[in-house]
Amino acid sequence: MKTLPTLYRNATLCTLAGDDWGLIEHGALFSRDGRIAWLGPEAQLPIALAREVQAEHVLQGALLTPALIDCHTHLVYGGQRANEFELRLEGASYAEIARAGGGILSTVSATRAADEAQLLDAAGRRLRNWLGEGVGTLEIKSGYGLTLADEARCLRVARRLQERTGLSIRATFLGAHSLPPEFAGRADDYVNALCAWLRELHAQGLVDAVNAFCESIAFSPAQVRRVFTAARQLGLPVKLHAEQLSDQGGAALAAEFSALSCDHLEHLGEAGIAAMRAAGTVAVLLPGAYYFLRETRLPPVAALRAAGVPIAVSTDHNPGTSPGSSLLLTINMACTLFRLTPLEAVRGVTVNAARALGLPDRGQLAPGLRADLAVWQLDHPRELAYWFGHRPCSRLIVAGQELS
Ligand code: DI6
Ligand code: FE
Repeated sequence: MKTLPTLYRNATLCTLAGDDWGLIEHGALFSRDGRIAWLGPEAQLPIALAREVQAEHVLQGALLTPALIDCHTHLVYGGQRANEFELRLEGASYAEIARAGGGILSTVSATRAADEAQLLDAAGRRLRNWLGEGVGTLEIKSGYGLTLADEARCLRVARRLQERTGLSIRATFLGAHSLPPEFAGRADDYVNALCAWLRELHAQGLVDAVNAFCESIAFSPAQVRRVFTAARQLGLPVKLHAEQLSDQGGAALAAEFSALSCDHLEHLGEAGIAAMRAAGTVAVLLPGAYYFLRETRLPPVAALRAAGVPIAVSTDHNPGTSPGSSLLLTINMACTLFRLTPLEAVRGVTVNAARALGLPDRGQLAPGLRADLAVWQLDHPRELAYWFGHRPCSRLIVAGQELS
């Protein structure tokens, strides 16, 4: 979309372009056609560019960062699971509830019962929380439909949310989320079916990436391998819910397929870390799920850091294990619960989150990248990880278009 040549002036820029915050005081940023054309100290703005400006925003010293990126959500679903929260507080485990037919499958029933307009409406209402927190790109997984038609409906809702809000939305097929009741006892048949659905959904232009839940209560590494092989045949990138409840060797399997990311990772071991490092796979940490499940096993942050595996942070928004809708609270939790530094946590929702989605055109401020920007009433970007329950974002720009 065509956008006016626009100048943002008198800002503190946080570019995240190197290893540090990349702060530029008294900075300016010039965008045209939805891309960043120039940025730097305002006093150095080239005269030729200054002449081109058709819209100007004086930011009065506010902080200008790349728009945030939430690289792992399950935003589209019907119903809610507050009853299971109560059961877990009384001592039932997530896995026990799942085995008893609750868990993901109860959301599958509620999602199947909802029509497309209802799903769109519910997800659209939730999405406003992300818009209000400076999020410009959001990933949404299917996985609560588990039939071809129901998965298609959820993925269409993800596509329509992008049209409706202007946010950049990536749709990920998660047919391998849970075994639906129609296939009880026939997991391998279900994997065959979902691989066929994947081809159909891909042909409809509904899939940007493929994900699976590799776990004793979900799909085995051998089954995930078949799903990933189907994805590779279509040229689609893969991501994995790996080592959340136990070490299944999922991360090493995902790395074999050059996965963009492995997510959760509380039970990740040395072999998985080495494989992810060699493949350049991003570790996506999900402190909201850790918190909400009252998990006690921490992901191996120090080992990931030492190995140089890029770390992203995401809400994992879903009705079962992480019903929160605040990416800012999530990065605060990444610091308090997982001991990330504020810089690591902020890089985790910008540059490394972009990488976890295979989107090298965003997540930093640099010429040529998308003009996906957030303006904050903050003095320093470390405050993004510090306040919680605040809404310091004053404007959100996606591909040069002002939203909100
Ligand atoms: N891991 C998760 O945290 C979510 N899905 C998954 O594979 C949980 C989904 C749910 O409980 O509804
Ligand atoms: Fe998840």
